[in-house]
Amino acid sequence: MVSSIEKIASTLPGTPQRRTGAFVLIDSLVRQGVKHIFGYPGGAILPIYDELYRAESKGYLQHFLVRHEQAAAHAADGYARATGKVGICFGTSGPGATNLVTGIATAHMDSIPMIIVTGQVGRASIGSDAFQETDIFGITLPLVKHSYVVRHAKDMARIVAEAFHIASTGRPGPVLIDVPKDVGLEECDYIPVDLGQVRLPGYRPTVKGNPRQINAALRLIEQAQRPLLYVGGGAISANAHAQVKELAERFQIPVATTLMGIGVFDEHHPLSVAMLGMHGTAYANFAVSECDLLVAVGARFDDRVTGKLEEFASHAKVIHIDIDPAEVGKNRAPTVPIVGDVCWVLEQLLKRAKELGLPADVGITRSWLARIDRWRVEYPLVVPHYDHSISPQEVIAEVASQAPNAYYTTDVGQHQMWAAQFLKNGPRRWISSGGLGTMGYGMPAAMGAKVAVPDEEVICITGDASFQMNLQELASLSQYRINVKTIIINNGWQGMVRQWQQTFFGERYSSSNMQVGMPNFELLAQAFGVKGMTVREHSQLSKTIIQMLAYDGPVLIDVHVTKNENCYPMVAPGKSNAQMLGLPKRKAIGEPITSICCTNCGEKNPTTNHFCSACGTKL
Ligand SMILES: Cc1ncc(C[n+]2csc(CCOP(=O)(O)OP(=O)(O)O)c2C)c(N)n1
Ligand SMILES: [Mg+2]
Repeated sequence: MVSSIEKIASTLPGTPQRRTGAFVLIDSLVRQGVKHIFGYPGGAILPIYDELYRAESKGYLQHFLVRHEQAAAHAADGYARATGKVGICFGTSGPGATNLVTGIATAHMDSIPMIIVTGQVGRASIGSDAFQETDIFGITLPLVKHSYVVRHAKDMARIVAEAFHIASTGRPGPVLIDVPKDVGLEECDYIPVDLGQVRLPGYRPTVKGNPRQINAALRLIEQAQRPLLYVGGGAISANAHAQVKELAERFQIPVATTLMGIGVFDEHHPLSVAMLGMHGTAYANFAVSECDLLVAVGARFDDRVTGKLEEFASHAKVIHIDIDPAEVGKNRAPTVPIVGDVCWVLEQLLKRAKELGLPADVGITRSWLARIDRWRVEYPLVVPHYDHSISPQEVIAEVASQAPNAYYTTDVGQHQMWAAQFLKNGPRRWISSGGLGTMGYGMPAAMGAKVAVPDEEVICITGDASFQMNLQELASLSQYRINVKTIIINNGWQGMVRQWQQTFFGERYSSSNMQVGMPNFELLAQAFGVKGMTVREHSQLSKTIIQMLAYDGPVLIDVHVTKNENCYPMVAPGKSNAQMLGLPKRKAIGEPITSICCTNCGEKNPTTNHFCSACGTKL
């Protein structure tokens, strides 16, 4: 692919050229470094697709035709999550635009940088109920970070530059650009606009946190006896994983992440307590219930994390670090609020600790870590093994062991939560719809991620119900030979709905069984030209995953699993995080524990402990 921007506009050395709005749009995207667009054409966006055709045929960028606009938005979103770059999707007016809405809302809830370009009816027809007219600007107002209707072609270059700036700075988010058909065709004097020229006096995200607040935060960390880091997706957007690690290690603070924060901190690290919240680990939820200092980093105290808000970290002072002032104090009033870029603030915090020359053991609380270690041993996450059926957790544990460094996307339901519990991957390698919980997200997001990081393994963990919401994208995978591996955890149910109906609705399984009408997924894949495989027995699981990973092309595996497995632990809605359902006891799973003697006091500790549970000495 031609990467040079000059070629597309070699005739533009500072003097305006007469160009159409559509040309300006495509040229501006190329100038911003866009290489890939996901979309679907239609009448109102045809002028733009015509320019796209030219740009594509010159090799400046590549367009991926999806089979449903929702998938274009999810693919752009997966592209953005995998890389941090702005994802781009296109759709036409009317139904094309409304089909994008779920994808826009998904990106908005998870703060994903994205630009959505929609065609619109001609300016003279706007407001007349013209064919395929919808007010997509109005429809998406609560779902975007910002939006534009381009009134004149001469505004296009400025708007595109602004859209990139807004989507990718501060708290990232989706930006909509609605382009009336005749604006695409209208000529204007075009001079390219780059990011440095963007002037938005009303939009200046605070990057640098207040130094006094940073000092105050440091004092709280020094004094805390039971500190806990609570890290969310904001730390991923800010690429702050190195800073999170340094802070955790410097003060020996255990780290819990939200669903969106998965990957920011290595879950194999002794300080990791993994995910907290509704289906988080018991040790993360106990830790948050007992901590005396909660350091919230790029997290928003979402209800799926807090459970009963009044009882969430109720003994704790709170330091809340976030780029978005609207999040600070929204659900929980912090003791020390710090508005700023998470990466910048954590760096300053560490720098300040060095400047103050704090002794190395300041803030290190061994008995707290030992206590967490005990919870870790007593209440582990469990992978069940049954003689006659494969458990869903086994599938995820198996693929995680075979492809530990892959980029994983998920759909929504039990499989998503098990994937969150058992995959332990790195930053940006966990791609899942957190805030909106959008079924149908997984495969198109994987498609976008694979286009973004073609040399990496990209695996979608989906459910039998979720997969059926966007299965048409098998055609896009097939057309472009996008090497995505999809694993259906097939329990024949909308498993998460079944679990709630069993637990909270008297086992009345209203419309949640998927068995009747279930397609043969292997044949379905083959019908699209995608390799399909089915697994029904333990003996086939490992080797089928080996085959899948070895195959050079898209693959779909349908794994039939235990039908009635429930996802635990579970914090029931409205309950405190310390009250979890389905807590496994170590004895129940018969895990053998070999012990290690403390050199200081002789106490016998489980080998999984990092500190002595009696005296806190490092083991
Ligand atoms: C678009 C959409 N519709 C409905 C829901 C509500 N919902 C959440 S999980 C779920 C069931 C998912 O079933 P499946 O994909 O098979 O996953 P499982 O829970 O069985 O692992 C449903 C219906 C949703 N999250 N998204
Ligand atoms: Mg299911």
